[in-house]
Amino acid sequence: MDTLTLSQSDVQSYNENGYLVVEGLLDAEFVDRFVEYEAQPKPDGWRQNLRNHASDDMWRQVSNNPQVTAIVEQLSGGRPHIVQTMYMEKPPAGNSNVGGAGVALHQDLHYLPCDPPNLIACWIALTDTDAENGGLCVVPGSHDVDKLHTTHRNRNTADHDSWEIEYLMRDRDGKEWTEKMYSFEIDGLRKEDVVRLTVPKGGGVFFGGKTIHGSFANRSIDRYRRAIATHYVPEGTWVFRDDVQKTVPAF
Ligand SMILES: O=C(O)CCC(=O)C(=O)O
Repeated sequence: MDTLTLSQSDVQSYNENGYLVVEGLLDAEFVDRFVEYEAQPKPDGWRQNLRNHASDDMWRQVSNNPQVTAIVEQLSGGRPHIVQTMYMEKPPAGNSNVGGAGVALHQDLHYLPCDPPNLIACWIALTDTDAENGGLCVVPGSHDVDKLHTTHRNRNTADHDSWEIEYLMRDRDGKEWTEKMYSFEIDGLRKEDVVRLTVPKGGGVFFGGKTIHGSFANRSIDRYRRAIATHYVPEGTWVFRDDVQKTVPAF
């Protein structure tokens, strides 16, 4: 497969909307192998570990995928370094109303502060994803702000996971402190501004650290929603959170 580069109108669309959907990033055969691999028994804490890309070849094949990293470089303007990787699986609802919960709508820079704040994510669908099975949602244009939005703890607990973690932080001078993070939800978010994307298996969404995004619960009867997300910063960026401070060059 030739490496994709984005057209000028794709880049313009990303700059205007804060996100871009690109189909065909991973081929179906690899996606099936990855999902099978993840279904095999794994060490404790595997899904909570945000640095599987640093030690595991299957995860590395996603985070360092040349199609993905070429686009990340094109959109962020620097050699991509990997900050974290996350596999997110939401079981279907079956006969109950609600299946696997989603992630409250947020801006990634709330969770991953960095300097300069040029975090970028590539979220890849590992099943067909849409509004019904808890696909990714975005708020177009929400990235066009100087400061991050204010937040509250998520309230819609049927749709969104609730959690709280205290992280060790460190600045460039070695000064350390702790910061409590929880399932942030944006203050004053209007339901009508949220776009529920349809992204086919193997397709992805690129979005910046200020773009409001998240997902709702899987309400389909029998369709899993699986996705893997990698967060990148351009080389030279400082990531404040200790647990993901050691970034890995993507190439
Ligand atoms: O896939 C989801 O449910 C949310 C993903 C997300 O918040 C992220 O990739 O930063």
